[in-house]
Amino acid sequence: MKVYDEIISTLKNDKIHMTLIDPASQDVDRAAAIAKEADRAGTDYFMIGGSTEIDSKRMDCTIGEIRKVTDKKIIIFPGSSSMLSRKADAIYFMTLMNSRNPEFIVKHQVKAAPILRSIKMETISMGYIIFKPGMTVGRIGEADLLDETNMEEAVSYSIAAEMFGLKMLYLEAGSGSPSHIRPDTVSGVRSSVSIPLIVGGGIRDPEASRKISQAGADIIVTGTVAEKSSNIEKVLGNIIKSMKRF
Ligand code: 1GP
Repeated sequence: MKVYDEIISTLKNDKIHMTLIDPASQDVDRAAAIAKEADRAGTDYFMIGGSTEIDSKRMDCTIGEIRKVTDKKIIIFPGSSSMLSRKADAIYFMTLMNSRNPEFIVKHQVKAAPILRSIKMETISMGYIIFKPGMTVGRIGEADLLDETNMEEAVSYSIAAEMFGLKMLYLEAGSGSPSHIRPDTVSGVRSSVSIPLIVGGGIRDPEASRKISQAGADIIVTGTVAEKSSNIEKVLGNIIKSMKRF
């Protein structure tokens, strides 16, 4: 079964948690150790990637080690066209919709497309929208950061993503953000589009994950909380439990 079909089928009954592991943030052994505990905590998928460019060798190596500790599916979350690996199950074929730089909107994707076709990688198209504060990805991606108080703008971008035929929409506050996307922004977007909604950035505790899930996020992504925790299984386990169907 394709990863996207599996996600859609799971979403009929439950919310999904994804753990982001950025190969640029730690060595391969630590990445695998995080994955092992996140798997035990009940995460549903792994996203491998980030905004700091790394080569396909490092991607291969990280994904290879993570495969040894989990059977969960692995999706590439690319920061550029060089972050490809045939070892993954799928890749987000994403466009940073509010970037000022066409490289992040379409040019990296044009470079990667024939390679992905030749290795028969499943691509999941996704509209990626970055809100303030945006953190590293907002800076590197040259984003015109969206202001959450401007609901009309957030909704317009989201409707545009759906009209483009993109299969998913990701509302991003930036990895390590001190604040997550506001629940009322999530619910405003949720009521405007029907494609699966991913929310991430700054989600560090069960209360935040519950509120964002209740507001209408289908998929919640966390990264930093696992990287920084000394008891990943417990801390992440509580975040995951509180966002699942209530
Ligand atoms: C980044 O949304 C993800 O793309 C995860 O953010 O590291 O803040 O959990 P955190």
